[in-house]
Amino acid sequence: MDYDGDGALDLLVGATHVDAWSTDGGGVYVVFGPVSGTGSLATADVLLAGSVAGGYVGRGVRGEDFDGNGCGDLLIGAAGDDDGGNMAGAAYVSLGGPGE
Ligand SMILES: [Ca+2]
Ligand SMILES: [Ca+2]
Repeated sequence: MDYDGDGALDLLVGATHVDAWSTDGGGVYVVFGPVSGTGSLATADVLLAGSVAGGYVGRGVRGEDFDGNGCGDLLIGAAGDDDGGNMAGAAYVSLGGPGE
C-alpha cells in the first residue's frame, strides 16, 4: 500500500499497546518505503495513535485506495474504543496522499 503516493510501497504496523496519548490507546506506525533491512519503529515516519484509554487502535489495519485517488488509505480498527458504547469498538479511515 502506497500511503504517500510516491510509488513505493509503505509498511503498516498495528501496535495495540502503544501509550502515546493514553494507556493502551494503541496506534498504527507507517514507515515510508522502500523498506529493507532492520529498523526500529521509534524512527517510523508516522504514528497514528489512539486517544481513548484501552482503545487498542491498530488491532486491525488495512491499506487500500478507498476514495480512488491513486493513493493508499488506511482502515484502522480500535477494538476497545468505548465512544459508541461499552466495548463497542470503532473503525477509523485515514486518507493518504502526497504530503501525508
Ligand atoms: Ca509510499
Ligand atoms: Ca486514496
